[in-house]
Amino acid sequence: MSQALIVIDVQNDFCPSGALGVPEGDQIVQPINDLMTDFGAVILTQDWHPKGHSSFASTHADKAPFDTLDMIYGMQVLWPDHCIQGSEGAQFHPALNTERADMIVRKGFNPAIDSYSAFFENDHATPTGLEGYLRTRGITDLTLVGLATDFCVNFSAVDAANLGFHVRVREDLCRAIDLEGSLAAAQEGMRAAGVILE
Ligand code: VGL
Ligand code: ZN
Repeated sequence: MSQALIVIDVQNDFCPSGALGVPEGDQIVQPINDLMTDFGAVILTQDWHPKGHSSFASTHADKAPFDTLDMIYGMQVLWPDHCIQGSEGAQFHPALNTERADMIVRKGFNPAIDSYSAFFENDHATPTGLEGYLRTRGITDLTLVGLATDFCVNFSAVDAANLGFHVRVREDLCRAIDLEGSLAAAQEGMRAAGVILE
């Protein structure tokens, strides 16, 4: 058994003063740094969108943030512009220990498809390459922490479990956006996929 810590999207735009601020998002940073010392492998993900990304409400006429849009790959929540490639908001929280990262996975760079999951874009078909990276390193067990519990952590955890990894989510080291019950739905979906919530 070989374990990795996967730190999802601990970036300025998901922290309270950011463009898509998650309440208390900054409070998990130091405990995540502390947890890194327990793992032989640490992987960070970074939401990384081009300007005018299809997941931004501003890209679509007559749409406001948090509206939904039926895309070819399914329902997409439309977000405020966030994590634009190279911007301050896309940088990791300044207190996050990025030196411990073996690998940084960027996602959401395809203008036409969002990517909540660290493993597949939202079409559930286009891989990011993380699965191959983990398997070729012999990693079987994953602990996920980060932002946001109900979107990128949730999609990453469910995909990882479906790929056959043993997955646990440290809920105390995650924070949620919680749009219309999305946190409860995410918890149910993760449990149903065999993810251990602790
Ligand atoms: C995320 C919404 C849009 C996340 C990323 O990291 O959970 N949520 N992009
Ligand atoms: Zn995003």
